[in-house]
Amino acid sequence: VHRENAQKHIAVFAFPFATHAVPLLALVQKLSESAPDVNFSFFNTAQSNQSMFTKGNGFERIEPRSVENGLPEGFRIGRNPHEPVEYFLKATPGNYRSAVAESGLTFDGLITDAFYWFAKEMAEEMRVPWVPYFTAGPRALLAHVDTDNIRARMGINGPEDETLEFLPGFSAIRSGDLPEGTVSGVDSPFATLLQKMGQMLPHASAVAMNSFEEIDPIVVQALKSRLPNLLNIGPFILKSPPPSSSDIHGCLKWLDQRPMSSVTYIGFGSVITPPPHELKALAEALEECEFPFLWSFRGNVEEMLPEGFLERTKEKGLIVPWVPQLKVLAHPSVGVFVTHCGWNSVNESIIGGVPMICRAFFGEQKLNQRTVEAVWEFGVAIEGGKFTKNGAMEALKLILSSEKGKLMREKIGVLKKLAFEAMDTDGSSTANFNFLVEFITKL
Ligand code: U2F
Repeated sequence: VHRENAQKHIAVFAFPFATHAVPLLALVQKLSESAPDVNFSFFNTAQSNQSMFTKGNGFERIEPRSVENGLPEGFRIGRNPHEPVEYFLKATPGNYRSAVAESGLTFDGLITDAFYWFAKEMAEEMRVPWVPYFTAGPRALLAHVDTDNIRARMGINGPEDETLEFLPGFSAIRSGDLPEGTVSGVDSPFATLLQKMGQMLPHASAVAMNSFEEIDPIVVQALKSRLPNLLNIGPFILKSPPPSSSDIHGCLKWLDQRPMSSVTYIGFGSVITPPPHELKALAEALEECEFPFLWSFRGNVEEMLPEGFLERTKEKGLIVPWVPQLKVLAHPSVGVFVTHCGWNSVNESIIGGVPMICRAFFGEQKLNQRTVEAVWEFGVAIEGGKFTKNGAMEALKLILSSEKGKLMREKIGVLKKLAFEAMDTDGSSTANFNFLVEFITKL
């Protein structure tokens, strides 16, 4: 078939949990703008698609298509945020295979969340290229690609403080910092998924990721030697910022009235709520330190925070269910970010030039935390890994009112500049994005 000038069609497989599908759709939108001859089918659960395909803009050549979510009938979301993920993974890859078959379409390429190692096999059957998109950072990716190597060197469930001298750029990383499933918790379905991903990625046509080359040059170099066409195209949020209308709680105005670098911003991403005793400890620390704070809080504030806290801190603090985080972190009044170290949050903190206090929970968050603290040195892990009143107070004072804190701000400022340069018209991330556009245009 002579395909020149013909419309091409790419199938996209999104992972419908945490902050995965949003950045993938943002990438597809920008690809679609730059490659008008390409149509996209965005395969994802109906729920996740509904939350994203709300406004007509920019979706002309992107068709949302539903895959089964695998939930048993009558399933109600409980306390464990990982439960729906486990059901979903049981239904995968069958749900994607049947959705593709039901669409009756023929595709010219596959772009998928990198978690979907099975897409390599599907792409082979379809005789099309596979481009996975990894939504976290280069260190996590290297740990996944080298999982078999790391296990061969360190064994499984070994001492947590052993460092990974043998892996480029990892001498400050300890076994206990590695993503779950690398050398511990290796029997879970998710660990298997990550291990297989690491094994399959070297066979992709190109691997895109939401990061920039200059962020971690030694690690990026090691990845380039292991993966074909590694394309760091981020921080992609700079190319595709969220709509500016989203400050419904007036956070930015509130920040306008606070002194420079004085505010503690607290937010734990889209999945996690810290346990009640830790929330209380953090609240007590904020109250005692008297630094102003802005808190993106999921759940019932009155029930989960100490009695009377809201009333006592109403002059100092603003607690809301959602903030425009990118803008908040870019606001000059924000002095520190208390974070779970999700990759998007780390990126946004770098873009804002804001040092971090890290309380990692799951996945690759501990690795991000360790990198922030011991490699980039623009943040601290919370003492003992959990919030206590004293630990939180120490960390807040260190960053907001010590010379060390100032130095951290300078250090993150250096990466901030590199991030903006990478996304500039002649930057590395822009060149990588253009490569991807050309790649899909020539399919
Ligand atoms: C998973 O991370 P999360 O979704 O829990 O957290 P982030 O990667 O930090 O992304 C949260 C996003 O939600 C936005 C914020 C980030 O873009 O700006 N947000 C907001 O705008 N307003 C709010 O009040 C609160 C959040 C996973 F848990 C991590 O381990 C992975 O690194 C990550 C990426 O794969 O996905």
